Amino acid sequence: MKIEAITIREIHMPLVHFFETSFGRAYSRRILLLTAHCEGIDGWAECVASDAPFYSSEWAETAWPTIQQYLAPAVLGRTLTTARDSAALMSKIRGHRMAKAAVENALWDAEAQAKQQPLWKLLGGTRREIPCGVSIGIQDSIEQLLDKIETELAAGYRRIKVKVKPGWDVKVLERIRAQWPEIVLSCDANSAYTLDEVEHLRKFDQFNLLMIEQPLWADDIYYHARLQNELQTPICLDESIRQARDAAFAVDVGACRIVNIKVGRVGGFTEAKKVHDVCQAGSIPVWCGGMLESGVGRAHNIALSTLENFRLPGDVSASKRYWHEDIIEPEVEVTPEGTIAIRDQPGTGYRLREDLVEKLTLRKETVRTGTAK
Ligand code: OSB
Ligand code: MG
Repeated sequence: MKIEAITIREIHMPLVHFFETSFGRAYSRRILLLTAHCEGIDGWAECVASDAPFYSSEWAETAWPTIQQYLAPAVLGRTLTTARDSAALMSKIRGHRMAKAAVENALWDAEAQAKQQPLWKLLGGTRREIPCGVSIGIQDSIEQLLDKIETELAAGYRRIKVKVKPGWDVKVLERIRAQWPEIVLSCDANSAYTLDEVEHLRKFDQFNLLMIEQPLWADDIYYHARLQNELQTPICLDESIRQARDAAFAVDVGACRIVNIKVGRVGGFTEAKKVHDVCQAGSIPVWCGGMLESGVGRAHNIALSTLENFRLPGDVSASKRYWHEDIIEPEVEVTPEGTIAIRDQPGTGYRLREDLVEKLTLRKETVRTGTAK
């Protein structure tokens, strides 16, 4: 598989409903898409870096030049037997995992197409359907949140996750539990608390939550272990797990009982598989996180979720929850039982709507061998 050129493009898509976390509210997404042109085959991937450097230091404006000036030139002109080999070619570039993941994952897509195999099989997956949950942002009122939860439960979703922060937590969880004592419920703090708030966080134990996601600092593992000792509720790490070594550390010190895997956050499918394996060996179940992806990233999340240790419902849900019109065909749909059926066509099993992508494109650039430093 010879990598002849790489196209980076930016598209803009308005969200059906705003999404608010402990670091702010988003009404739309700037999304970078990447195409790896390999001997007549185009592999596609999404760079999940956000519009702003809040979830992580990477964002759309850092990913673009990093791919254009360093990551694309590192792989361009090379002939690879497997997409997996691309990770080593990019390893001298420090950090920028979401940018790296976009390059690597586009090559996995190209490899799957070249081998006429479904991507999920190439990744080593086994599941034929995956269980789905939803992540619901902070709303203008608790009533609005309860309405949203009702809609998602009626649609069949198997786990409700709500975003929390100081001032939008215990009261909110109380109201949810009063209305639905039995549903599978979790919360995500996106690092909104500190270890001084242990007494407050202990109040979460009364709600029988499946987990509390990333309560403390985005770069911390050790203090999460201290906190996990004080809580009954399982901690799930998201931001803190950037590579398999972090997962091994977290398992060793007991910093969490569950791990959220985002393929962009860990730098690509190769590292995501390693995180999966480390967690499996440590008897820690994982689930697939989301970054408000378009259909391209969503299809990759679905493929990854077929691996065996993805034992809990992920934040992988239907296209229509995010977009008026998704850029893939068919759109991702969820069954009334709250699952996504795995497709068997080569590649992701979803067709890219290239005409729509062109229409949404704000800028694009193709990098070829010898055109960049
Ligand atoms: O922490 O999981 C998170 C979205 C953007 C950034 C971080 C997170 C999220 C979500 C949304 O929770 C998951 C999704 O529905 O894609
Ligand atoms: Mg999270």
